[in-house]
This record gives sequence, C-alpha cells and structure tokens, in this order.
Amino acid sequence: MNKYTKASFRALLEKKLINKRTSTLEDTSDTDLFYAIASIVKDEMNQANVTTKKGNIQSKKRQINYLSMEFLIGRLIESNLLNLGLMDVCNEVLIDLGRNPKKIYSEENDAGLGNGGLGRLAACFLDSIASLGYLGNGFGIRYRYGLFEQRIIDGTQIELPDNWLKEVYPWEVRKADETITVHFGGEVYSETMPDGRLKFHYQNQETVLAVPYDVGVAGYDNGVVNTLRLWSAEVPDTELTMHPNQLEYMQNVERISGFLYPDDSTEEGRFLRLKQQYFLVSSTIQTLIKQLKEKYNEPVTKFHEYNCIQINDTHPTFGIPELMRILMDDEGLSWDEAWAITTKTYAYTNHTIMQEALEKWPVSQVQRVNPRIFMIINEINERFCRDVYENHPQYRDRIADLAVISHDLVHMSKLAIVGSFSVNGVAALHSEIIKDYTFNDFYKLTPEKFNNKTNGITHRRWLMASNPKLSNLITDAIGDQWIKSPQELSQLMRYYNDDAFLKQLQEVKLHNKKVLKDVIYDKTGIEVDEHSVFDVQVKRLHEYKRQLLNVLHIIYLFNEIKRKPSIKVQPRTFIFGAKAAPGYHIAKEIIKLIHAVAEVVNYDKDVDGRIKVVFLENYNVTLAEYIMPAAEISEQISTASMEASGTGNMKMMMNGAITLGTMDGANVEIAELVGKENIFIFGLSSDEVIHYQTNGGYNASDIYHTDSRVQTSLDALKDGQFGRDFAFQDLYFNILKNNDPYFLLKDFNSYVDIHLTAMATYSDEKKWNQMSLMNILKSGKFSSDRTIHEYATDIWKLI
Ligand code: 26Q
Repeated sequence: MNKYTKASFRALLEKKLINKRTSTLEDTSDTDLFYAIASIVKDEMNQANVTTKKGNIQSKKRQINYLSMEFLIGRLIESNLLNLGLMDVCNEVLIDLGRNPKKIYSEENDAGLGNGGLGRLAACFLDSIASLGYLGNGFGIRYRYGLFEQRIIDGTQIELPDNWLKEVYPWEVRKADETITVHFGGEVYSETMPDGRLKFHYQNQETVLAVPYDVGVAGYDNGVVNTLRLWSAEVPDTELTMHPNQLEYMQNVERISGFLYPDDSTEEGRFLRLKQQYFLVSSTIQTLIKQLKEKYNEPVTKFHEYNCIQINDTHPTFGIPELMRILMDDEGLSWDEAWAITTKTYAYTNHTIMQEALEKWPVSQVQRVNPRIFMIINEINERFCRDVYENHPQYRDRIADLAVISHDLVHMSKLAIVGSFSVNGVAALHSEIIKDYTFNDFYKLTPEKFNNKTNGITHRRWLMASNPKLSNLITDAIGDQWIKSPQELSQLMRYYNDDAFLKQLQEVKLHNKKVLKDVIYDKTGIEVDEHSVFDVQVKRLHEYKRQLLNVLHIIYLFNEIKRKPSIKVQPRTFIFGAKAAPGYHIAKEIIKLIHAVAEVVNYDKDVDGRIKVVFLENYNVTLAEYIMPAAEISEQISTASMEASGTGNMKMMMNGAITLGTMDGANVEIAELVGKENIFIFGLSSDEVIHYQTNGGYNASDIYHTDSRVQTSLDALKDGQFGRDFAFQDLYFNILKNNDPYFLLKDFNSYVDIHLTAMATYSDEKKWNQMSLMNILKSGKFSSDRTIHEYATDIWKLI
C-alpha cells in the first residue's frame, strides 16, 4: 500500500520542511521534523477521507454514529503511519538522517480527551470501525484542556492544566462553514395551530456556535479514512455586538468546551457538565439531520434507516429528547412518528453498576439547560409509566422504580433504556449483573433489548505499534494473517513446546523491560532490576479497584523481610500508575501511601533492592505504550462485581503478562480462555460479594481482631511505620468504620497466597514462558475488531 520509496519520501519531507517549517533537512529540529511528517501523513489522510465520504453517500448504507463525551486517542502519528503503511519507510528515512524516530514522534502531545477506560474504548472502536471498513464516525468535544496533568510533589498529587493545544494540532481540520447553532435556556411558549397541533416558540435563549474540527481516522491497509468530529464552542458575532458585557459573555460561552470533567462520582453534578452534554448531542443530531436532507436527499422519516446512534454510557442521553424535539418542532412530525424513529435509532452502552456512578440530574438543572428538552423528557416519562400501568399490570407496583423522573431527579440510565432499542454491558459477567440486578425491572419488561458486547482493544496500537519486537516474532512464526484476523494468534499453539521460541519470547520481554527500566529511571531516578518480576497495576485510582490491597500486600512482604531478613523472596518491582479525581480524598491518600511505602522499602538495608516500588506520574496512553509490553504480572484486583470489564487486563494479556486477579469483569473471560492453570485467580466471587452486600456486609472488625497478618499490615497505616505518626489514619479508619465496603480484609489472605503461588511459578522459566505464550495466543478474542464486528452485526445492522 505504501506508494513511497525511501528517496521519494525523503524528497517530500524536504519539501514539507521548507514549505511548512522554513527549515531544511540538514539543520532541522525534532519539532520541525514531526510537523513535516505529520503534514505528509495528513495529506494522505485528507485524500482518502474525501474518497471515503463520497463512497459513503453513494453506497446509501446505514452509518453508525458513535457519541461519546470522551475520546482518549493519545498520540496519532504512529498509529496513522502504521495504518497507512508508511511506518517502515518513514522510520528508515529518519534513521538514514541520523535521527531517532521515537524521539521525533514523541514531539506530539497526547490528546487526553478522556478519563480512562470509557474514553480509550471509544478510541479503539474508531480504529476498528475504520479498519473493518465500516461506515462510522465519532462525535465528541474538542476540550481546550484535556484531563489534568498529574505531578507528584512530596508524594502528593498536584493537578496542572493539560494544555494539549498550545502548539498547532496537526491532525484537525477546522470546518467553520459547517458550524451549527445550539440553544440553551430561555423560556418556551406554545401556540395552537389551525390543525390543532401545538407549535413551540422559544425566547431569551443563549445562542452558542458549535464549530466542528474533524480528525481523520485511518483504517489499516484499506484506504478508508473515517472522521472524528470534535465540537468547539464559540460566540456568534451577532450576539457579541448585542452584549454589553462582551468579555464575560464570550468567556461563558467558550467555557462550554473549556475542559474535560474528571470522573468523580462523589461530586455533585455540575451545571457546566450538563451543558457540555447537551452541546455535544444538539450539534451532532442537527448535523445528521442536515446530512440526511442535503447529502442523501432523503426525508427525515428515514433517519433511522440511515443512522444508528450508539451512546457511550449515559453522558449523551439528551440526544434522545433532542432528536424528538427536532423531528417534532422543526420537522412537524407527530409524537408517535418521532418516537418510532428515535427508538429505532438509539443504542446504549452501560459501563458501571455502581449506584453512585449512575447519572442523575436535578430536574431544575435540566430545565435550565433547555426547558423544551425537559418537557420532552417529562412526556417520555409520563407515556412510559402509563404504558406500564395499562399494558403490564403485573409491574404496576414497580412503576416508582421504573420512572425516568423520581425524587426530583432525572435518571439518565432509565431515560437511555426507555429511548433505546439496545442496552449492552461490556463483559459477559457485567451484562448478567445488569439484567439480574441493576436494571432487572427493565429487563423483565423488555428482555429483547439487553445484550452483551465484551470490550476489546485495538491490537494495531497495543501490539503492533507498541511492541514491534513481539509482533515480528509472531509474524516470523505464523505469518502475518493475525494482523487482519487476530484470532489467528491461536496458531502460536504450535510453539507451545518449542524451547527456542519460548526463549525468544522471554528475550523480547526482557528487552521491553529494559526499555521501561530506562523510562522509570528518567522519570523517577529509581533504578530497578530488569531481572525482577515486573508487577503492574495501572488504571484510574478508585477504591473499588483496590490499589490499597496491593499496597497492604507490599507492606506485608516488607514486614516479613524485616522479621527475617534472610527469607527467600523473588525480587519484584511493583509498578503503579494512577490519576485520582481532584476531589477524591481517599484516592489521593492512597497515592501518598504508595509514595511513603516506596520511600521506605526502596532504600531499606534488609530489603537490599529485592523489592522496589515505583509510582509513574501522569499515567496516560503514551506511558501505557511503554508499560504494557514490559508487564509480567497484570494486577486486576477489583472487588468482584464492581469492574464492568477492564481493558488494561486485555492489553497486558496480549503482551504476554499473566493476570493476577479476581473473577470480575473481563477477567472471567480471560480465565475461561486461558484456563485456570494460566491465570492467578483469588478472592470472593461476584455472587459472594453481592450476597454480603444484600445482607449488610461481613464483619470486618472480626477479621481485623482475629487475623494477625491482616492486623499488622493495616496497623502500619496508623502507627507511623511509613512516615509521620498517624499519617494514614484516614485510610485506616475508612476501612474499619465503614465495615470495609470493598472487601480488602476479606480478600487479603487469598491475595497473599496467590502471590506466593505466582512467584513459585515464576521460578520455573519454561512454565512461565508457556503461560505467557498461552495468554498471547488466546488474546485474539480481545481485539476490538471482534467487538466491533459484533456491534455492527447485532446492533447497528450495518451489513
Ligand atoms: C460523569 C458525570 C460527571 C463527570 C464525570 C462523569 C464520568 C466520566 C467518565 C463518569 C464515568 C466516566 C468513565 C467511566 C469509565 O471509564 N468506565 C470504565 O469503562 C471501561 C470501558 O467499558 C470499563 O472497562 C471499565 O470497567 C469501566 O470502569
């Protein structure tokens, strides 16, 4: 597919350097080179994007519109080069020039437009949609500032603004001519028309421009370039001149796409976040309607024939009433006509079962965002409740729980379920929990809506681009079919007893560990042993993810060594990476604790370097690309039932790490695939956790008082073993006073034991390499290509 020779690529680069950067090959900077290469790549993408769009309109096929408040796309230079087939030629030219390709690519800022799993999932999905040649585009917000940049000062997390746009963002095209107007607030009044219908008028609304910035999404080796459209809020000129307080007005408007909110389930819903949500859906739906009429020349009554809208969690749920509003108020359809179209358009993905994380917004705030939208939600609720009452009398006593609006709150998940034809969870276990518990009432009412789509990750970024050594080893062994059909990784089974191959696998891991070792040294000054086990827990900091359990185990190990310094322990490096939401006190205390423990353990004479604890600050997509290939133990230790899926578990598995985890989320499916012998499972099952929860929990203080291992480790938090006296008493009391809602103490012993098993296994090199191979060769299922194929056939009906 690559149309360039080294010479022609070099010539083009030379030209770009002059034209775009007023620079020349001989004396150019890394920055200039990066922008010149990006410009070549973007030209290619723009060309293919035009062809793709033309083809789409002619094909008259249904398209999927993926709506998400987050797209955590990270850097694009390498994945674009890879997908366009330009990676090799570009690397070779740079090396010929005496430059280091990695260093040049690292000039690009991460686009951190997401919090974590949900946002990264959206990015992997776009890659797969394009790579499978489906017609589909993403819609999100072009936040001026992405998720905060994390700095650690004296063990404390400090949040800095993520000014990712401070230089030019090379991948976007501003499309001012496709600007949309979005209206907020004001008052609604209605007028009865001669035919008896109500016509709605609005006054005193705030008018905001939504200006699209398009980012190309290249498919792998197929000439497809889809679009990720990111909306930016701007002030209309006309409004600006009318406003006495121009500056303040402008700032208020531009604030709408100002920054990404951190995922903070404990914080009160903020009004601006709600405005962002409406801003995304209103601009997107208006565009889709326009596209249908102007590009496809079709009436709005065919909206659902041409469009499917997948909403990434409940954040874009206002899209449901917004489509209703446009179809009725602007297009003159009746309620029933509009409702039929809307409910054939929307599909909703749920990513959490934790009650406190399910979105609920005060009625008054929804009214303030847009009063007409609230009227429609209200009507949806009334009609839905009436329908249950009249047509499902056996559920009459459940209506209070089913209602979309109750206790003066709009329940976004209920609105999403009522307005969608599909509701899916993100791993098999999670989808069952949704049906049996979280949304059981809705499941009984409409079982046909509920389905599972186990998450996936793009193997192009998470294996090919980030772990080229492993990719090449695989291709040398089984050919390159796995690249387009990742399930073909199973062919590696042929090498299960091949000592030479297993050795090579081990060497690749060692190489990747050395690369990470250097990164760790550069970032922290800590020197780690590449021959120690790299034990990794990288993910957002949340109590349910139980980073604290990991730390308590490290404390336990440390105390064992202190008790008997000659004890034999497998050398280990515990690697953490995690951002805590700025207002999440306990999460920030856990970060402090990790640092305090590291400070003691890393320099202890008795430990003598056998255990190291490393916290890598500012965990993001780029850092993950160094960590995943080097991981040996993948810590996936959430309280069973609480992690919807997890996707870091898949990334590490695909790179040959062994999962050490609970039977939660997609770990269950990993265990099923690789077999119990190739994974380290511990702890309560989700049934047991749910059983305890529904019966008031277990008795945490009993365990604390009777189990000395538990007590000693926990006491370390309050007795000043790590730093100042009483330094971590908040963590200590948080467990005991709340009766350990995340079951840390209950699972502690089984966690300690599974680590012992894992380390005993590690000493058998061949066995470990075989386990690692088994994980790689079974990981094809977790390519997002498989996930997207399932969405496309079962939900979106694209083929
Ligand atoms: C909501 C309202 C106000 C402010 C922020 C939010 C908000 C933002 C982001 C709430 C939640 C999120 C992100 C959730 C998330 O990432 N969930 C993860 O999704 C992954 C992909 O499905 C799963 O693998 C993880 O298990 C799940 O935790």
